[in-house]
Amino acid sequence: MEAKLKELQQLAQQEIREAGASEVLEKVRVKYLGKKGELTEVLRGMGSLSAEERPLIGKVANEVRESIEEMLASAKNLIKEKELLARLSSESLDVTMPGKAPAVGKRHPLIQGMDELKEIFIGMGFRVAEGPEVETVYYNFDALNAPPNHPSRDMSDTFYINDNLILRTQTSPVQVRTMEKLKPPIRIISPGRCFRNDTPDATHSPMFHQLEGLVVDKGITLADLKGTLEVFAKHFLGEHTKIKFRPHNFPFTEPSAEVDASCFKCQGEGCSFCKGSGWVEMLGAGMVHPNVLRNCGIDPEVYSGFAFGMGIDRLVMMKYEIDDIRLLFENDMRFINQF
Ligand code: 2NL
Repeated sequence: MEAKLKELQQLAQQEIREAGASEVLEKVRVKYLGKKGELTEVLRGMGSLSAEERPLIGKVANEVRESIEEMLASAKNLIKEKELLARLSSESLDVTMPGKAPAVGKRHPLIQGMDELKEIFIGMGFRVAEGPEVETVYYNFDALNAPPNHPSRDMSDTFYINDNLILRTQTSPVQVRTMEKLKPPIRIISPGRCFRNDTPDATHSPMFHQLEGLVVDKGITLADLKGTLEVFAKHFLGEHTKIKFRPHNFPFTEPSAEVDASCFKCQGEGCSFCKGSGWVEMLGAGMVHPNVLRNCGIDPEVYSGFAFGMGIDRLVMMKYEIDDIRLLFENDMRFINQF
């Protein structure tokens, strides 16, 4: 029996030496020391031993068990250490590795342009007014002195929701609503989205952006309009910019003008950008028509005003040399990230 115990010790020692992982070691422990383990099995046979043999064999059996336990414990420590080292090297953190750059958005060139325009007018004392994009025919056309047969009212030019509701074709209705609500002095700009039933091409989009301005007070003259637009042009296009008025016709202003700015590329010399003329078209403007003032409850005998309107898309395209308006609405990040 003693030989049998020594043999068990040998076998256990070998298996413990060969065990490379904690789970294997645990299996070895159960195999030799567990309830149904081999050592337990041998000890169960001690009942058949004589009274002299029993303490002797018992002592050997204890020594074998203790030695196996010791071997298991030290093997366990070794394996633990080895496993920890393996984990540390496999999970190591390389702090010199380049990080993942978070995808940060960028303001759309149109919004940048709109904010710049707003800042210029806010600096001159204008307030920003907003209103609905779905408007009534009254606010978009009637109140603005558009004759009943004006071509812009046509279904082919304006998006109708029903006989009475449309998508606004300009931001003037915002100004009308403001004049109805406030007493002069009024000094507002209305930037925002507008809609026209146009087939898209390089210069047309059914959705576009406008910024209109309106000043109403006692004694407002064309000189105030010219001065205001000159300050604006110098801020937006450069301090050497000149402006010139060309007679035009709008139903809501009288007199009306289209306003050109000296070309900011060639300072008026004439270049390919301004097609040799030295001028670029900037906006439309005029003195508010007395009928419009009257429609809004303002007495044109007491008050006068000027108004202007510009295409934000067109001005942004001019400034950033974008040759197709559709690029502004495709939301291709390769395009947007250039500005
Ligand atoms: C253009 C021309 C213009 C106005 C807009 C306006 C508004 C009221 C009364 C009178 Cl409430 N006028 N707005 C005046 C002149 C021109 O826009 O070419 N826009 C892109």
